[in-house]
Amino acid sequence: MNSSLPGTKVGLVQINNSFSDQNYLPYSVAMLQAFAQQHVANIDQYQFLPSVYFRGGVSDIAQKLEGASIVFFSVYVWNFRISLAIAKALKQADPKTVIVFGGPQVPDRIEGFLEKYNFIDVVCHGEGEQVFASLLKQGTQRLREKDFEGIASISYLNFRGERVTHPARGRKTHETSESSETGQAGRPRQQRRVAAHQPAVLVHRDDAVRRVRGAVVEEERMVDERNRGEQIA
Ligand code: B12
Repeated sequence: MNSSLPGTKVGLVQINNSFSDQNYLPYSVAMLQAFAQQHVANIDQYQFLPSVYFRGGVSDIAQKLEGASIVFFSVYVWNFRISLAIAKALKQADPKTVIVFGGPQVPDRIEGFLEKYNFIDVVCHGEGEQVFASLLKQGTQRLREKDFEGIASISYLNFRGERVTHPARGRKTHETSESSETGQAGRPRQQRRVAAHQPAVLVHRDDAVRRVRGAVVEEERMVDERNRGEQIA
């Protein structure tokens, strides 16, 4: 059962750099949100706050995320320190806020990381779509209780302060891979591209691009057509 209350606020943070008044948009968290919107039942129970991507003051950003029950950070070498500072501020303001880190700056060798940054509840290793969706499905109450059962590719400290890592699910072959949700998870990226005639992932990526650029009606019409089974070259 998803124990999230209706309207549970979700924060997405991917601080990017700006050059000449232009900004990289938060592509990775948009991918995660787009995936969840297609694959998490009752996603309407969640209210996604506008993604935070502009490098501002820590307290200003924390204020924008006020009331979020769970906040996901996408961390890279260029935003790691500010992400830590925001996460710490949020946890101090409300210890019930669930803090999740993912992205290339999450170390594969996690020894000492969660102990040092103990305001982070859980980290995701590698690709995040399934993890993100699974965490939302779990519901914030169970996440607060550190119940991460069945979620692969994560690490966290349990209530006894012991580090727990759930390994990635084994890669499956093209023939055997049928995820319960898309039939795509578990395939190496390259294989997914080879299997490009299956619309699920392509539509998901299109969705993310639309999200960061602003929705376009014509584009939505095309996606609907694709969903009806049209082949994509
Ligand atoms: C395109 C690209 C660029 C482009 C655009 C960058 C941009 N800001 O958008 C350009 C060429 C400009 C660029 C520049 C740089 N880049 Co670059 N770039 C890439 C590349 C090839 C793809 C990035 C991408 O969009 N991937 C697609 C997204 C969807 O994947 P993703 O970000 O990894 O996210 C997935 C997972 O990580 C995870 N995830 C991510 N966030 C979260 C959050 C949560 C909560 C969860 C659960 C999961 C999760 O789920 C996502 C979906 O599966 C990667 C290498 C690679 N193959 O990934 C390097 C990479 C991101 N770049 C890197 C670096 C170092 C740089 C530069 C600093 C290089 C330099 N010295 O100038 C600059 C910095 C630019 C800047 N500050 O914005 C490193 C970052 C390393 C790190 N630890 O942070 C990478 C990983 C390359 C590498 N292996 O070293 N880059």
